[in-house]
Amino acid sequence: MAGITLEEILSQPGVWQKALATLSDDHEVLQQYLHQSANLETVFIGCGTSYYLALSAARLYSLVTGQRSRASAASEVLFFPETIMPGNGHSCMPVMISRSGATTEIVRATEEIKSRVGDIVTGVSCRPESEMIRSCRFRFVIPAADEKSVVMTRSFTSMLLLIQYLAAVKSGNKGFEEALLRLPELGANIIDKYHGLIKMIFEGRGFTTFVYLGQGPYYGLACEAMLKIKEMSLSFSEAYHSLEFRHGPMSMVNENMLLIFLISERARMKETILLEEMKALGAQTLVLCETADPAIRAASDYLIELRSGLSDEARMILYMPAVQLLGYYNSIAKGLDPDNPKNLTQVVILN
Ligand code: F1P
Repeated sequence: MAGITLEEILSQPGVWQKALATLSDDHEVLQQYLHQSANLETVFIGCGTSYYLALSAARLYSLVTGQRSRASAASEVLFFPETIMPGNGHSCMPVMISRSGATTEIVRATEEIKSRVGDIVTGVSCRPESEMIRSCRFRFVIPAADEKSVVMTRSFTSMLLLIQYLAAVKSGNKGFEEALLRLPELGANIIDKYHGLIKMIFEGRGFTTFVYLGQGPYYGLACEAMLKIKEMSLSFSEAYHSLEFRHGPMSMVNENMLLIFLISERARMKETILLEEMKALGAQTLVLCETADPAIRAASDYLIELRSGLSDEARMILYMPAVQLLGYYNSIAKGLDPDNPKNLTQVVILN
């Protein structure tokens, strides 16, 4: 019987479909959010997976709307609030992200921010009755994306899709909004096509280290992919802005390292050169890209082409099922149980 984590990873395209339907029903709250946030800088805030989501969301939101946005870990709001919400904080729209809406730091950060800026906080979650959501004024919730698993997979992609949708509506970019509607079908095709490849990577071999590389909004995806392999398979992993890897970390390259490239069209040329260099140094490489040219093909040990026809900003979540499956199958190959990751609980509650 398939475990719950695998089931949730594979369920993503259907859940994205439901998320898009929920969003188009949220018309009133969406209008209120747009009105309130009109000229404000958006600050996305979360913990763990939800923090990495915030990193990607902030870059994506700036690219699509042309407005300033940033990301912060919720704990930073608790210890250094004036650096996250400078001045009286009234120039910012805080967007709190949490699957559970119950993580201690995010609940406390929401209260801290409200005490500074008043009742204008936005919440993104999977649980409508959670403490965080109940204390937010603008609430965007996708119950269908909630999970039984400790490890966040479909909640990450669905909440990112929700933020992509907010950016689409805020910018009035109809083409971008229409592109998002294609993601469920594209995602299902990619999972069908590449599930076997990911499983096969660990047949007969293992890796000691996994390093994930991406630029711009793809850096947050790289961080989240890094967390998946850690949580599910207790493997050493790192994430970098792609070109940062040359600045020291590449000294660690060897044949037991799997380097995973999340290639964007914008950074593609330079990322391809890096890929070729790292292959020459002996790394094993897994490349995820829109379409591969001969140079990428020659330097990839494993290759996933998304062939979505969508922009860097629209197709982001299509990269995630494969890297989540990578964590899952590495865990299985190591004889671990990805449904019960060591030392972890679904929600981190602090005293
Ligand atoms: C955040 C989080 C998860 C992590 C772990 C504990 O949860 O840090 O990313 O996998 O299970 O919680 P949330 O605030 O999004 O509910």
